[in-house]
Amino acid sequence: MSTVQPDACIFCRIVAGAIPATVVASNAHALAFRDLHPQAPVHVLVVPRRHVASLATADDAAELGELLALAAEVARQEGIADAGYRVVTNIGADGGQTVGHLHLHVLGGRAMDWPPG
Ligand code: DGP
Repeated sequence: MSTVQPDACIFCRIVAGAIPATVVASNAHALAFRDLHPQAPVHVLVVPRRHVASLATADDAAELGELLALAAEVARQEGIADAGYRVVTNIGADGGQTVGHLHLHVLGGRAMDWPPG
């Protein structure tokens, strides 16, 4: 699943610059911006520039590597790398995914609970 969906997908529209977001980092394959409804003092989303529905349909290992690398870069930039942080991706209904464009949540700035709800 890699078709660009600039009109239908909210994260494609953010990547295209069609709707605003607070971008904190980027690379050739991915964009990182602050979550609209932060669940921690630091809550950044890392998304591929092209449309990929979720990890379940991701088909490009290099692109996935770029997403993870950018997540780690965001953590360093936000000053949470030493204390620790969480990177999570929700997949489908049971996973709690509400936006159908693959994204990594980078969460930090407080201690995380386990197991998640
Ligand atoms: P998930 O539930 O894993 O699909 O996470 C989707 C996240 O996306 C959720 O934490 C809220 C965030 N979000 C939804 N719409 C927008 C938006 O328009 N802008 C930004 N920055 N974040 C959004």
